[in-house]
Amino acid sequence: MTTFASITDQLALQAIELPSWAFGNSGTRFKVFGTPGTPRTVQEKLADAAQVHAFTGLAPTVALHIPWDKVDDYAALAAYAKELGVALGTVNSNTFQDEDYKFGSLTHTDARIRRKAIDHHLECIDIMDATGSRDLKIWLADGSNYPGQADLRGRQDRLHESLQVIYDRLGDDQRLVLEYKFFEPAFYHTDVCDWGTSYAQVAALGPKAMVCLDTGHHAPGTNIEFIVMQLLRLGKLGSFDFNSRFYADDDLIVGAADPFQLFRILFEVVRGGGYGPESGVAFMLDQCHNVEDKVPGQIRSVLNVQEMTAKAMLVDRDALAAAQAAGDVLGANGIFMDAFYTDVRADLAAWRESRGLPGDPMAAFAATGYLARIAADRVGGTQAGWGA
Ligand code: PSV
Ligand code: MN
Repeated sequence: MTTFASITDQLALQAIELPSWAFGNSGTRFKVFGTPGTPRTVQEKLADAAQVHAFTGLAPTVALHIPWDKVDDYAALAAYAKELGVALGTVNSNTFQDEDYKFGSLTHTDARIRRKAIDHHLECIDIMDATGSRDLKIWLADGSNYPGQADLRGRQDRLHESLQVIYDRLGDDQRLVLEYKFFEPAFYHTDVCDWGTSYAQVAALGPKAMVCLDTGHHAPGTNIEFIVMQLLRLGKLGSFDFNSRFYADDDLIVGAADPFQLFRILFEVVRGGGYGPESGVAFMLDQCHNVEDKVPGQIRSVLNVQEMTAKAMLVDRDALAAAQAAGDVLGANGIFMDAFYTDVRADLAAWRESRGLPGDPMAAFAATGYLARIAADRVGGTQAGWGA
């Protein structure tokens, strides 16, 4: 039996990056509801993110999205983040909101538009140089809606050529992570639709290119933990975008719909050497809070990841291996499920308190009145939103 006391040192290594866009307003194509106190600037997004870290100790970095989070002075932004107790993390590119990208970006048939999309990524790397960020995350909306609309093969070839130019600009300590998504906004085909396509593209680039796995980007029923295992086995799992889905790319709170799936994923992460700073696997959230408060939504999210990580670490791997080797199907399954059903909440609360953190970060944050304060202070200006 693995005890909670035996995993606390490992738990202390956990770091989950927050997306700046989670603090802005978001919604569906039907309606975006505004929330009092929503940040109007990237600095205000960082201030909100810093609250999540202050109450959980789990979220030391914040991902930027360019051009949404563009500023004149990135060194000053990094210094401001540091004052708040956090650091700037992954830089996300954006090739999905410009008229020129209607028929694609890095895959486009028109060399001018491909060049424009490449240059945008080179600008993102310049920003990474200024912020000290390690990772450039690329998610492409490129695809087509109708059979025959596009030359599928030509687009893969052009994608490779474009990515190679971007890859060649990376510094020694920088990486590129290529995210896949099976559909949307294109519905017939997507150029980077699955882990295999992402893997094929990054493998052709070199060691500094890795796959980003967004947990919301799979068809229903997909065995995501199998993909995690395979990418770790191949040394190409660069990062996670954690979120939760019921139907498609719903960007809901990670662990909300299916905590057992999150547990299974984290078990493969821990088992496959994908946990901790040395592993090179970045844990990030990619979420939007449409109807719930955003800062508590992010606090709940990182706590969910922590809780399922603890349970994953509690799996008695020696006993599991013995049961598997013995062909003890139900015994092996029972060992796995025992860890999942172990209630770690009280242990985690006590452990947090031993580290100077509130045992119940949700309640402690609520008691500060921060949300009422920002609602009163942040009047005027334009609220940030997903896409702004
Ligand atoms: C779009 O699906 C998306 O959610 C991708 O997952 C990216 O990671 C994110 O937007 C930000 O560009
Ligand atoms: Mn994502």
